[in-house]
Amino acid sequence: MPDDFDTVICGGTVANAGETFRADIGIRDGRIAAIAETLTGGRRRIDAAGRLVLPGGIETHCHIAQESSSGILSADGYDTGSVSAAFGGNSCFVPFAAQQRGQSVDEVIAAYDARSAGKSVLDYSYHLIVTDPNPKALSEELPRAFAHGITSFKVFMTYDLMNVGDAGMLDLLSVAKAHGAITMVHAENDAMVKWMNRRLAAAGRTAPKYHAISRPELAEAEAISRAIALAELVDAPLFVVHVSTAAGAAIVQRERLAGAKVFAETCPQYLAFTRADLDRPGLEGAKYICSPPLRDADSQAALWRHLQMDTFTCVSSDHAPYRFDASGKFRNGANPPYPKIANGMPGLATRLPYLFSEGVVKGRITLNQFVALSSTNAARLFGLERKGTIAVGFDADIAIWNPREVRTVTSADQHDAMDYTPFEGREFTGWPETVLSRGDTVIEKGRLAAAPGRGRFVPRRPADLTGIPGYRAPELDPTRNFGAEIAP
Ligand code: DUC
Ligand code: ZN
Ligand code: ZN
Repeated sequence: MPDDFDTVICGGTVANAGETFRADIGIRDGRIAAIAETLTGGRRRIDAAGRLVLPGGIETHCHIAQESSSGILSADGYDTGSVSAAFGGNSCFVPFAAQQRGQSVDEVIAAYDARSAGKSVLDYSYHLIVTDPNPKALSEELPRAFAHGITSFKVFMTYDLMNVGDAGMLDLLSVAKAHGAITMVHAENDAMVKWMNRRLAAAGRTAPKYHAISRPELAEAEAISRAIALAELVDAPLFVVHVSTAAGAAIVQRERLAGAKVFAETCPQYLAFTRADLDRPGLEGAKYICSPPLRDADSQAALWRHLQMDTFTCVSSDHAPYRFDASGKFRNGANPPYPKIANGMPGLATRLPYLFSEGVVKGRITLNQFVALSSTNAARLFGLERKGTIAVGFDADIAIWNPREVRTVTSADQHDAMDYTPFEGREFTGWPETVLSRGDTVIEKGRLAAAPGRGRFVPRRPADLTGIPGYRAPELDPTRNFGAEIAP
């Protein structure tokens, strides 16, 4: 039946998380309808000869239309954010919907629905950020959000306006466990960071480079360890965001090997830059202020090793876009001390080209690991059931890559709302050319081909934790705790 498909992608090399093969892909009604050596027909045929045909990237850590922990609005909304993500080879993204204390979870979701409505070119979901785990949020609002398909939320162990404390985390982890949701955590020891800030301020050390000093590696390691212990007590799954240190990654690796339901990501900035970038001339270092901070070359090597050994489930951008002007980095003055400079840097469009070029092209990770880290694992863990794999019945979310294209990154070529990219002048080999989302062409040979609002909110399922033993604390096991039924 020659005209049976809306689109046929022909002649390309398909790669999933588990295999690479030559095949044509037939797309009908937004889904992959056939995969075969040769497919005829198709109202439209995309010639992918010499190209890689990959599951579209899924970005699961980005801050879009969101206020920072100090109240600064991100430069990107769902319009520019989704377009930038699409140019970077993504076909779906999951930004955060952040609760301000005093706001109900329902109000948070309504606010972010209003912020995203009619804007996104890509399918999207939200992770909640929970800052106020009050009894109503725990018993009614969060379960309602999970049932609505928002099956993940993030908590902070630092930042006064966000920190939920260990007890709050235990309450949240228990609710997550009971409803099949997953808790993400920003893990840094709050007291260590505050103590360092006080010492540095007293010594007059407030230039951007001291940001890197102010958040010690030990602060990350200690908090990751504690967060995992809290999660293990109630046997809840935990996802550690933006791991930046060798010590933090080693803890995640050890606990995963021991069977804990622990997952983690690192980000390109921790692989590509070091604290020396915070010491760039003038205030240029402010462009590299993010939390946790950039580390050193040894940390980079360790993080690559952990990527090779599958310690990490995802590589995410942590796109936190604050412009290098008075709306962003210098919102608190033209020459502010580092604690007053917004934390974060852009990376939606460079996450995958960076990982492909430095990872696959340089032989550090395989093409299949690239697919797993950029798309498949995120889909499985965050419950995007029809995304992240090229298989019959899945959404036709596909990125067609030219693995040989060499391009230098410049701010002028970006499509976000930022005025800088930390990767300015870096040359990457391998770029996405064409991006489909549910069969619609979003990017075609480097040009935007979709209208704002085509992207849909995607309800998500609970994480698939099959095969992970988890941990039954004896004190919470009714067969060993004198029958006390106190665990979820
Ligand atoms: N944590 C993030 O995840 N992003 C930006 C800053 C921060 O602290
Ligand atoms: Zn964080
Ligand atoms: Zn973030």
